[in-house]
Amino acid sequence: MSATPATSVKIVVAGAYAAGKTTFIRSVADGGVVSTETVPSDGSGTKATTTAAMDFGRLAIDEGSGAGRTELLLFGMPGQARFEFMWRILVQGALGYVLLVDASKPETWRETVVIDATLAMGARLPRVVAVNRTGPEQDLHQIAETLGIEPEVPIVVCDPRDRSSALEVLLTLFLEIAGREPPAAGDGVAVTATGGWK
Ligand SMILES: Nc1nc2c(ncn2[C@@H]2O[C@H](COP(=O)(O)OP(=O)(O)OP(=O)(O)O)[C@@H](O)[C@H]2O)c(=O)[nH]1
Ligand SMILES: [Mg+2]
Repeated sequence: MSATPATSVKIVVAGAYAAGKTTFIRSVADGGVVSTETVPSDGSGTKATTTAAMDFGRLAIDEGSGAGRTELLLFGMPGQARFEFMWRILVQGALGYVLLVDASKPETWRETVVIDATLAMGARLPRVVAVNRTGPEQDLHQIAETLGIEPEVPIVVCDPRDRSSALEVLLTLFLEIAGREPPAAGDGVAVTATGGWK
């Protein structure tokens, strides 16, 4: 048993229907992921299952010798609008979020903007925009502009099926969180990004 207690950091993985949220969490989490998959109601047949309530997985970060252990608690949102009530619940206590954007489906971007606005809740939470299914000509900054994402928000290419790609996204988000003012006492945890990834 470790002498130093783990610090927990809650992170939400957000995005429109079928953006790859569940895939992302399954790629990066240590061990089993709790999922709540059910049959999609849209009848489009694009996917066999959709997330009904949330995904949950953990990822331990090795902060180096002597430093405490940090554990990322990863919560994946449901994408279908009928489960929209879960978005506000899941973001409570989160220190940041990943906004997954499917570059090949601009028709999902309007929904993506709604999700982003819902999660931001006035005071902007640290976030990273992770774009998947990009084409050779795709301009990330153009996508950010279309979505109304501020230029200072990191935007990166990601393949949620690929663990190292998903880890890169989380590292970027972790650095964003660490760069902010520490939250007030009792309002979460302060994190440092000095260690390596397990
Ligand atoms: N080719 C390709 N497939 C991807 C990529 N990202 C995700 N996928 C696939 O797209 C599907 C996405 O499914 P999910 O991970 O269930 O998506 P989700 O965002 O959790 O969906 P909901 O919970 O229903 O909103 C999976 O079959 C992934 O393997 C990508 O970058 N490229
Ligand atoms: Mg899902």
